[in-house]
Amino acid sequence: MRRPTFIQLHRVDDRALADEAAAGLQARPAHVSPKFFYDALGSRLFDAITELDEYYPTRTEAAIFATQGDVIAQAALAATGARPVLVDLGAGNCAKAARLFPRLEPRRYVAVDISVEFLRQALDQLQRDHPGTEMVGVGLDFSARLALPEEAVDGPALVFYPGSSIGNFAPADALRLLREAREAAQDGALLIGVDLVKPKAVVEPAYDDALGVTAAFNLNLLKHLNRLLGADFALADWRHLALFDETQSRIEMHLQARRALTVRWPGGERRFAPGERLHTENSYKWRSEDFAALLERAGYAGVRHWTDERGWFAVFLARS
Ligand code: AVJ
Repeated sequence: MRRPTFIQLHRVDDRALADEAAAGLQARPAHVSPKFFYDALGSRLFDAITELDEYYPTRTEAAIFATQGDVIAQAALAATGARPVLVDLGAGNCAKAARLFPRLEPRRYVAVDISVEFLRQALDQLQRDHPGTEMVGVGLDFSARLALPEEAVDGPALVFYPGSSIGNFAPADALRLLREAREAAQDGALLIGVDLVKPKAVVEPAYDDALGVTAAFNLNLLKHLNRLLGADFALADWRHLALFDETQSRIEMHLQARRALTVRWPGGERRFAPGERLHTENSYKWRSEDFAALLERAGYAGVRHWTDERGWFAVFLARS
C-alpha cells in the first residue's frame, strides 16, 4: 500500500509571525495580513462563509466546474498531456482537487499549504481512494514566494489555484505569483479561479452578511492576535467594515475602533483614535480581459476562460 510523502519547508515560526503582526499594528495606517484570519476557528468560520446566501464565489465556481468541468478538464489535459502532476495551491482539505481526480487521473498529486499538518488527514484518505496516484504534501507559505522542492514536480503539471485566492494579492504581487506558478508547472498549465467585477450591491453583502458570520471572521483575527502576540484587543471596541473601492476594484475589510483606545502587548502598543481603522484584507475583483492580459504578461499562452451565466466568476486555463 502506497503512503503519502510529506515535506515541510520553512516551518511556520510563531515568533516571526508575532513580529510581523506587531509591525503592521504600528504602521500608519495600521494593517495586518489576511493570513491572520486562519487560526483553527477562523478556518471554520471561513467554511461557514462559503455556505452563506450572500457569499457567491464558492458556489459560483463550483457550478462552473459542475456544468463545464468535462470541457475544462479536456482542455487542461490537452495542455499538459495525459496523467499530469496536479499541484494544488492552498489545498486545505483537498476537496476541490479531489473532484477533478476522476477527469484528470493525475499521476501525482502535490498538495501545498502553509503546514503539512493541515494536509495529513486529507491526503491519507485520498491515498486510500486513489491508490494509483502518488500523494505529496508540501508545507510552504507561498504568499511570499512559490518555490516547490525540486523533486515535487517531475514533469508537466497542472497548477490548480481555485477560490479566487489570487484576489488577496495586489496586481503586482499577483503577477509575481503567476510567474512563479508558471515555472512550477514546467510545460504544463495553470487552472485558476478568479472573482469578477460586479455591482457593489452584490459584492458588499458578500463581505458583510446579514448573519454576521463575516464580521465574526474579521473580529476573530483580534482573538488570534491576542493569543499570538499577547495583545489585549477587546472585541466589543471594534466594528466590522467591508467597503468596495471601485477605483482599485477591491473589497477592503477593516476593523474600526468604536472609541479612543490603546492596544498593548509585550514590547509595544498602538493608540487608535475613534473611527480609526485596522485594515485586514483586500479582495481584488478582476475584469476578465484584464486578468487574461495579466496571464499573458506573466508568460502564459493559449489563455481561455469559462464563466457562469451572470458573469460573476471565471475559471481561467493557460499554458505555461
Ligand atoms: C479566501 C481570499 C478568496 O476574498 O473572498 C471571504 C476570503 N474574506 N470573506 C475572499 C474572505 C471575507 C476570500 N478568499
